[in-house]
This record gives sequence, C-alpha cells and structure tokens, in this order.
Amino acid sequence: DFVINLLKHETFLDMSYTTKFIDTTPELFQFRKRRDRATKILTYIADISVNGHPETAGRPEPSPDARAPRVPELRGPVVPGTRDLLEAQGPKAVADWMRDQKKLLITDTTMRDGHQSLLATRMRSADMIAAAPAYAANLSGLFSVECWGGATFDVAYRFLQECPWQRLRDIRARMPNIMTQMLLRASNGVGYTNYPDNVVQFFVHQAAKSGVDVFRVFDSLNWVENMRVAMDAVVEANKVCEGTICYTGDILNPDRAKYDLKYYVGMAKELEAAGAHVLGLKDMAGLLKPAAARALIKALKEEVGLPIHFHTHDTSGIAGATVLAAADAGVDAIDAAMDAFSGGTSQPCLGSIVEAMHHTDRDTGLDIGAIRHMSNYWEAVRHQYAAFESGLEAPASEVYLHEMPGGQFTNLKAQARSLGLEERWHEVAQAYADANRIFGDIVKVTPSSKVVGDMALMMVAQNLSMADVLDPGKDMAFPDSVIDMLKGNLGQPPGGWPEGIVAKVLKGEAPSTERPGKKLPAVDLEETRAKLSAELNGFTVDDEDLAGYLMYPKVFLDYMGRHRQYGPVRTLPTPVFFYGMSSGKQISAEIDPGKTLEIRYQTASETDEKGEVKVFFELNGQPRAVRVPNRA
Ligand code: BTN
Ligand code: 3PY
Ligand code: ZN
Repeated sequence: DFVINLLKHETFLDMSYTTKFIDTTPELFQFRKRRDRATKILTYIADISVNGHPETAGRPEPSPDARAPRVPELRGPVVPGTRDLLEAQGPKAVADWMRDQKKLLITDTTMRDGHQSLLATRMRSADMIAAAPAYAANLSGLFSVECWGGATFDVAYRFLQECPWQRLRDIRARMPNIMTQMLLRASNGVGYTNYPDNVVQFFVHQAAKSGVDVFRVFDSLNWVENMRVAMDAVVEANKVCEGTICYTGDILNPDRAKYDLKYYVGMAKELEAAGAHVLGLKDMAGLLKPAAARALIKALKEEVGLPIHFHTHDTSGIAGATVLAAADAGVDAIDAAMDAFSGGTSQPCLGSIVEAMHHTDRDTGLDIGAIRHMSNYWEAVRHQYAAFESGLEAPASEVYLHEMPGGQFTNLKAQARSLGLEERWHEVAQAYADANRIFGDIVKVTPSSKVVGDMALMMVAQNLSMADVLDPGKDMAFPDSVIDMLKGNLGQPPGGWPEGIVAKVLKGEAPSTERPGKKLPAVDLEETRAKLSAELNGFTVDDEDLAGYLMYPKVFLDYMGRHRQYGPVRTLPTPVFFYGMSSGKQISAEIDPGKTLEIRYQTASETDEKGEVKVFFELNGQPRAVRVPNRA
C-alpha cells in the first residue's frame, strides 16, 4: 500500500519530490482512510439515497414521469464563429465586426444568468457540458454563450460540489467556435468584497487561460475608477473587454434626475476612454422601459464609438418590447435566454426575439428549428431542478418600486422566508426601495444590492421606518455589510454617500473615499499557494485552485474536504446527485475520459445497531457494498 501510495503521489509523479518527501507527506501512511474514487462516489450515492440531499429536503420534487433530457442531434459540422474571429484577429476586430454588420447579435444566457435568476444558480456542469457540442454545431451564429461568473462560481463549489474551472474548460473544449462569456464584478471579482489588485489580475488572467473570451466587467456602484484594474487585465489578456454601465432609475422620469441620459452618456465615454472594446448596458433589474431604451441607445450610438451589448431581465413582463426598441435604435447585441429558461426574473425569450427579427433588416440569421430543439433539451433539464424553482407566477410591475436585480429577487425572498417574513414580502419590497433612498439612490447590483437587501430585512424585522433609520437620535445596530459599504469599502457612488447616514452608521469614524484596492496590500501568491498546499496535506495547488481559494477561502477548503470524501460527484446525472438511486437503477459515470463506472444500485440493509445502513451496488459487474450513517 505504501509503495502504491508513493508511486501515485503527484509530487512523485512530477519528480519534484525531495528526500524529505516521505516525512512531509503523511497521507502516504493513511492506507485505511484513502479510498478509491469509485468507493467515494458509491458512498455519496448511498448517503444521498439513505438520507436525501440537504438542499432538496422539503422542496418540490421533479415529476416521476418527467422526460429525460436529450441533447439535440448535431445538424452538421462545426463551422467558424465569433471565437474563430477573436482567435485570428483579436478583440478589436470583434468589436469592428459587431458594428459593421447588420444582424441583431445574440448572447445566450441560459448557462449563467438564466439559471441564476430562475433556479438559484443551481444548474450543474454536466447539464451544460452535454449541450455544448450542439451549440457548436447548430448555433454557431450566436455572438456568445454566457456560461461563467456572477454567482455561478461560488455556487459550484459551495452547493454543487464541483470545480467551476473544470466546467469552463469542459464547455470551452466542446464549443470551440462560439465565444464564451463571463460576468465579472470588477474589483469584487466573483465575490462580494473588493480584492487586492494582484488578486483581481491573477483571477482574470486565469479565467482567460481557462477559456473565457468575453468579460462583462461592471462595478456595483458604477464607479469607473474601480473598474480599471479588471478592465486592464482583460485587455492585457487579449480578450474582449465589455466595459459595462449598470442601469438604474428611469431616464424619462425627471424625479430620478440623478441617473439621467447625460449621466449614462458620460459613463459610457469614461468606459470608452478606459479601453473597453464593447459597451455593456446591464439592466440587472429590468427597469429600462421601451421608450427609454430607444432614447438611451440612440444617444449612446451617437456619442460613443463602441458597439453596444444590451442585457435586461423580464421581471416586469415587457423586456421583449424593450429589446425590440433597442434593436430598432441600433443596439448591436442583446442577451436572451433559451425559451425554457426565459421570462420572469430571467432574460426575455431567445426564440421569440429571433422570430420577431426574422425577415427584417436585423434578421439574426439563427436557425429557429435549432433553437426549438435546444430549448426542448433545456425544458427537460429545468424539470430536474424543481426543488429550486422560485415560484414567481406572473410578471410584476412592482419591480419598478423595489428595483431588485433578477438574480437577487429569489434569493431575498428565500432570506425573507428564513427570517419568517415571507408574508410580509411586499413590505420587504417597500423597505428595499426605502433603503435605497437612505443610501442616496444607488445602483443595486451584486454586491451593493446585497447591502440594500440586508438593510431592508432589518427594517422589516424591527419595524423601522425610513425616518427611524435616518433619525440621528434613534440608536440602532446596523448590519456589517452596511457599515462596510459606508466605510467606503465597495467604493464611491456618484455624488458620494449621504453624510447623515454615514455619520450615524460609522458613529463619527471617517469613511474612506479612495479606491479600496489602493490600500489593500498585494497577496503573496506563492506563499499562499505553499500554505494552502500544506493545509491540504501536500496537494498540488494549481493556479485555478489558488484563484478559487483567493476568492473564497473557506468555501474552497470545504469543497476540497468534501471532494476527498465523495470524489468526482460532478460526473453523476443530476437526478442521482440530488435524489440518489433506488433498487434496480443503473447509471454510468465517466470519472476520467475513457474511464466509466457502471453503477447499479441493488438494495440497502436495515439500519444496524451502530445506526448504519449497508448499501449494495454492482460496480462494473462486481458486487460492492458501502456503509453510511442513517441520519434521516
Ligand atoms: C452540500 O453541502 O450541499 C453539497 C455537498 C454534499 C454534502 C453531502 S450530501 C450527503 C451528506 N449529507 C450532508 O448533509 N452532507 C453530505
Ligand atoms: C451577479 O453579479 O451575479 C449578477 O448577476 C448581477 O446582475
Ligand atoms: Zn442579469
């Protein structure tokens, strides 16, 4: 056993071991605890089959006779697409091409914002990777496929027990002709707080290397100063830098003059000067109304030289009209989700937009049949995630009151539920609007939206009005996120923070008005890697792991711990991952290219005196049994 452990150890394999290796590598002696990956996966299946998955407990189940997802047939060879243009001629050529051609270009958001906004970000990599070849073969005319970043990064580690980087590499490899796209929160990376500049640079560099082509970079307060580090890193990597405006307020409403047409044109010019290849217009809550879109896109087209890429959410039910108005006004590209993942808090319907443009001068050129087939696949995939449906049943004009981003809506609702405030949801919506005004009317998008949400929940839970919160004589404890934001740690909003609330929350302490990254010391990457490796008993920490750890230290370590116990569970089919197996069921799991486990669930014993259940499988035709505790 010792020799086998030694020979298989990565340090040994890459010849980097020293004579101290045996002393410094205690896991070489852990023969009993080390189990092969097949046993780990069987243990996971057994555990879930006996105890259920904690994330789906008490939630609606998929219908037992739901159709299994079937990936559409490939309609022909993979022909060159936007990725080929980027690879051959670089990001400026992509931007020129966008402007020079007439089609309405489309980004498919199903694999990122679609499930982030409808299913609490719970879509697993396997369901995306399976679809990638059909995208490459049947939908090569898409501008890009948004499949990474935003909340998907930490949810992958935290709840899905899988590596987000591997997801990216796998999609990239199977979809070589279409640009991949990610959402990057500028200095907040894919996290909720500002990171040191060198961490942001390291992360962007690695994302580009692992397969991201288009980086949509935004700042949660629209502070361009705080976007430069991330934008520069994208430009440096020779990838498409989509410098992005977050849209809030209403340019047609004189009472919301803070965010008027002039404000947005000014910010667009700053982004152009900062080196953006494409101008992103991110309407994360779906507040841009059709008439306003017409005016805004027209002004931006006139005043800025960059192609424009518009993103919105359909919470109000009229996002389709807004997209059509934007198309009419000359927007270059828009975001939409495949039909089965569209509508509500998600993006508007991709197939319907393609149909609306058909036979017009902005025909998308996409094959509606291919879209239908792809959407049929996504429809069956969505059924498997019934546990994560939010239950928003109808369009809601209330979004113009609270202005919550589509990606936050369902989350905040769940948070409200867990605090026993579900019945008071409409009060939460009003409090969210009030909290926004308390902070001076800010852009609300991750992470600033989370701060506004925390404040709103506190107001409802403690029955505090806006006047109570603003009253300097009324003492109260504010959420940490509020204190942090008003200290200046997320940066500065246009016009700065209102003095009254800053004085009250910080109790006289002076806030910072500098760019947070300016005073955060650089992280020593190699020292961090070495410490992490030691903490993981000598595990070889590659750049992807290191970048993941730097974003989310605890989440990453917890993921690694579970990975040791359960193995590569990302290879399991989604129903098995969430619900386990039952007698007679058989599945395949490809744990390495060409190495497939054929797993058949036989039966489970009664719970024994130790409280354990013995679960019997057939693994590649051989009987295998594992014991798991019965926690049910
Ligand atoms: C998660 O933590 O939600 C995802 C990883 C899976 C954890 C497994 S599921 C079976 C066992 N029961 C638990 O409560 N945790 C582990
Ligand atoms: C994110 O940052 O995850 C978002 O989707 C913001 O809209
Ligand atoms: Zn969005």
